[in-house]
Amino acid sequence: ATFYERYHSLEDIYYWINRTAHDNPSTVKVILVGSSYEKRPLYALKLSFNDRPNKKAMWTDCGIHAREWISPAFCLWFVHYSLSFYKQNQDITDILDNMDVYVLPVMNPDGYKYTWTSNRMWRKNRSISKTTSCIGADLNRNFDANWCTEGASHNPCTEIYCGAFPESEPESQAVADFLRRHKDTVQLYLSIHSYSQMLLFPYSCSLEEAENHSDLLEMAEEAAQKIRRYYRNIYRYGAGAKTIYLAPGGSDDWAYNLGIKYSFTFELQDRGRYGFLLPPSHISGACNEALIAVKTIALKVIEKT
Ligand code: 0X9
Ligand code: ZN
Repeated sequence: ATFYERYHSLEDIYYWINRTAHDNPSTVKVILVGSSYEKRPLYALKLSFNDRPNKKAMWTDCGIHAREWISPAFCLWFVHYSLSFYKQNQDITDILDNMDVYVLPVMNPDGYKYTWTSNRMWRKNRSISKTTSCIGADLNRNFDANWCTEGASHNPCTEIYCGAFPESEPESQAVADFLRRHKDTVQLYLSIHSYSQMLLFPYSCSLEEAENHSDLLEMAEEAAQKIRRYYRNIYRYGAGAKTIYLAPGGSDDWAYNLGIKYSFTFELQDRGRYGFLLPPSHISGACNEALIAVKTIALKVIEKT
């Protein structure tokens, strides 16, 4: 198996980020987006193949939830594919010619590290509060989108603890700050999770339909269709609240309300056989099918804007 067909420790991923930027000095830059509760850096890569005026951008984050190991693996896969197939594959070339691509491979480094050392099934970050011995907030309940209403919990001992207040966690605040600063260029927001094979879009924090619901539905449908055709795998798709469950405080809904009108959460393989413990032999399949969905959606965004 190649490097990209294995799971990697946090240290390996930091090393990879550095080396990827070093080896591609004209196209890749490392951006320090912020730091985690335990003071680990949140590094994003910026892929930029030209300097067009008014160039737009897309953002992808991976590893909001610590145990979803296929998610950081996808971010690495996506960067590697982009660097390897620019000028080889038409779709990725069109995307990179028209958009800068920001990729944050591990948004929750403290939690990710913890899944490698202590508890493989950890989900939240690792923040500590004086009022409880329970550790961590769910970063995907910590954004300011109907924060801590039905589908999240004020109880720090639950898996869906929303945190003390919106953006109380340094990891969510760092990403929110970055997107606020770049909202005029970022047109597409993507957050990668697992598992259950779904392509979700706003809203998850309410049962309301997004203003461009039919656009989002059409894009998700086309992406799911491609996965079915090319890889014979089934992805469900739809607005989060109606497709999976009501879950407020998510990054996708928050980014959407900020004005990033193409906002998606992908739930990668599988549908429950291995769940979060997806074997390494499944990484290439899971990433290739997610990649075709990313390409389909990014090309549609370029076409529409
Ligand atoms: O519940 C979540 O945060 C996501 N599912 S997961 O199993 N990976 O935890 C779904 C997120 C959908 N979007 C929002 N709830 N905003
Ligand atoms: Zn998740």
